[in-house]
Amino acid sequence: MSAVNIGVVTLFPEMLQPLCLGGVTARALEHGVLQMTTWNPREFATNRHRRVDDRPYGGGPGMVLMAAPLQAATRAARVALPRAPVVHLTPQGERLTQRLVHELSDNDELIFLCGRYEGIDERVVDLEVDRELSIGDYVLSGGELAAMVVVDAVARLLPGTLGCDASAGADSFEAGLLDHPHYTRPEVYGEREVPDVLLGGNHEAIRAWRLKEAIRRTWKRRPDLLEGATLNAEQAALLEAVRRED
Ligand code: 21W
Repeated sequence: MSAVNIGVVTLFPEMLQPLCLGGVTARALEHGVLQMTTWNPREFATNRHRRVDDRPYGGGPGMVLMAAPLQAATRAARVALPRAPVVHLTPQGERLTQRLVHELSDNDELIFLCGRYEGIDERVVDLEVDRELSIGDYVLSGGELAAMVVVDAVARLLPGTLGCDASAGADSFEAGLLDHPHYTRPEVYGEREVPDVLLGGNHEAIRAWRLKEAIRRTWKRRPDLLEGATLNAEQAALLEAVRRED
């Protein structure tokens, strides 16, 4: 993928501004490989008080985003971005993974729909939404931060950004493993030394050490990642060694 045009349907477009202010997303926006437009359902509300929320049928706490202004904003976004899948950010969605980020980055257009309050009227999901995504099992107050997470993860895969270059293949999660530890100057810091192997210049020994430490961390901290991984002979041997050393 060479460039991506993203539309975000949100009641709080100002929440997305940090993406323009710095980091990978700001650089991608400046270089034109990323474009972003927001669509505010409030501006599509036709009732006298521009209301966008109402009480849930069946009762209960909180409010629900009304179908009409949300659908109108979404349809306006779809006119501008006709090839975009519409992605609803919701705690009920499929959990975001790096595999999913790559899948999303295959699109040159994307529309993110951010919920607020208790949620959105389900009929908008039926009529306009192609897929539902969650960024993890914790409770946010709306979909905006989740949309920003996805935009950041997609943007760093674009050409000319950090993630797309040298580090892309070596990335944690791309390889199915956590990353190894990192060190930079000075060689001794608060009596703690950089591991000898990293100072020796033996690139094969360094590669093997890093792989072993990545496997050690993954085994200790995220054994679930190893369940799903298919290890080659070297990796399997290093996992055995790490187990014995524990
Ligand atoms: C949070 C809306 C909770 C509704 C169970 C039954 C988008 C999000 C969001 C939000 C509720 C994402 C309840 C991870 C997130 C988001 C706002 C429902 C009552 N719970 N990924 N009834 N976490 N969150 N609360 O919160 O819009 S993606």
